[in-house]
Amino acid sequence: ADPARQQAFDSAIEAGRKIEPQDWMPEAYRRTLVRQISQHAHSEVVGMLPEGNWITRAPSLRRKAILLAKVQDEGGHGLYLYSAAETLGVSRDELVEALLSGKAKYSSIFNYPALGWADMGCIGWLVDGAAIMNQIPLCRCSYGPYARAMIRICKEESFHQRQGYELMLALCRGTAAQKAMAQEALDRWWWPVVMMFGPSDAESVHSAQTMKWGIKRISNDDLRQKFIDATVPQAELLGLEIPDPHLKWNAERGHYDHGPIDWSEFWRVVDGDGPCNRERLETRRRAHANGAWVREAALAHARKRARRARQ
Ligand code: FAQ
Repeated sequence: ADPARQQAFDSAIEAGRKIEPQDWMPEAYRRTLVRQISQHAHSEVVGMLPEGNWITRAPSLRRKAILLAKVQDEGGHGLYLYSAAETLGVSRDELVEALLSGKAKYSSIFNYPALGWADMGCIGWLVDGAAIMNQIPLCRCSYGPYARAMIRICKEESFHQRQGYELMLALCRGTAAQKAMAQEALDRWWWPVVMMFGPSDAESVHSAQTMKWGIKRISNDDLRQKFIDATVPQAELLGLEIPDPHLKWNAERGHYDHGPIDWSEFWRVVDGDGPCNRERLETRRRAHANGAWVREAALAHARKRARRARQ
C-alpha cells in the first residue's frame, strides 16, 4: 500500500470527511462496504415479499394504496442501494447472482411469514422501526454514496413506521377480535425484530473495524437497547403486551432490561434454515427468471438508440 494514500484516507476518516468513489480506499474498506450495502439492498428486495403477499387482501382501498406505496418504496431503496454498491466497482449482475445462489445474506427478519393482516401493522411498526433505528446513524457513514442514500431512505422508512403504528392503533381500538389479532402478531414478531440488530457486541465480528472506519456509529447492542426503550411506551399506548416476562424498567441504568435472546434461532435463520428462507429465495429466483425478457428488451432498446445516435 502507498503510505501517502493511506494517510490521506486515515485523515479524512479522522476529520469526518466523506470518502467518495474516486478516492483511494483500503481494499478491506471497499469489501466491507460492498458486503454491507449489498446485503442491505438484498434485504429491501426480499423485504417486499412478506407484505407483497397481502396487497390483494388489504381490507380497504386506503389500506391497499398505502401498502402498495410502501412496497414500491422498498423496491426503490433496493435500487438506490445497488447503485451505491456499484460505485465500489462491483456489477449489479454479480450482486444479484450472489443473492440468488444463496451466497449473500439478507436480513433474518424476512424469513418469517406474514400470516395475518395485523402482520402488516407489526412489520411497519416494528421492522421499519428497527430499520430506522439502525439507518439514522448510517446517514453519517463515512462513505458518501451510502450516507446520502440513507437520508432519503430514512424519510421513507419513517412514513412506513407511522403507517404500521396507525394500523396497529386502528386494530387495538377496534373489536376484541381485532385487538387479539394485533396481540398475536406482536407475540410472533417481537423476538425476531429484537434479533434484527445482529449478534451481541461480544459476538459481532465486524463491529470493531467498521466503527473505526466510521461506517457503523452505534453498536448492535446499543441500537437494540434504544429500540426497546422507544418501543415499550408505544406498546403501552396500544394496550398490548410485549412477550418478554423479563422486560422491566431499570432506573439505575435508565433503560429497560430484557430477557435472554435465543441466539440459536437467530443463527439457524441466518444460515438458511428459518421458516421461509427457501420460499423467499425461490420466489426471487422465479421473479428474476420471469423478468429476463425485460432486461433483454431494455438492452436491445439501448443498442438501437446508440446506433441511431451514431447515424
Ligand atoms: N440478518 O459482525 P456483525 C430493511 C450477519 S432493514 C442476517 O454484527 P455487521 C428495511 C452479518 O451480516 C434490514 N444476517 O455484522 C425494510 C455478518 O455476516 P457476514 C436491513 C445478519 O455487518 C423494512 C454476521 O452476521 N438493514 O430491509 C444479521 O457489522 C420493512 C456477523 O454480524 C441493513 O442491512 C441479520 N439480522 O452488522 C424493508 C442495515 N445481523 O456478512 C422491507 C445495514 C448480522 O460476515 C420491509 N447493515 N448478520 O457473512 C448493518 O447495519 C449491519 O450490516 C448489521 C450487522 C447491523 C445488520
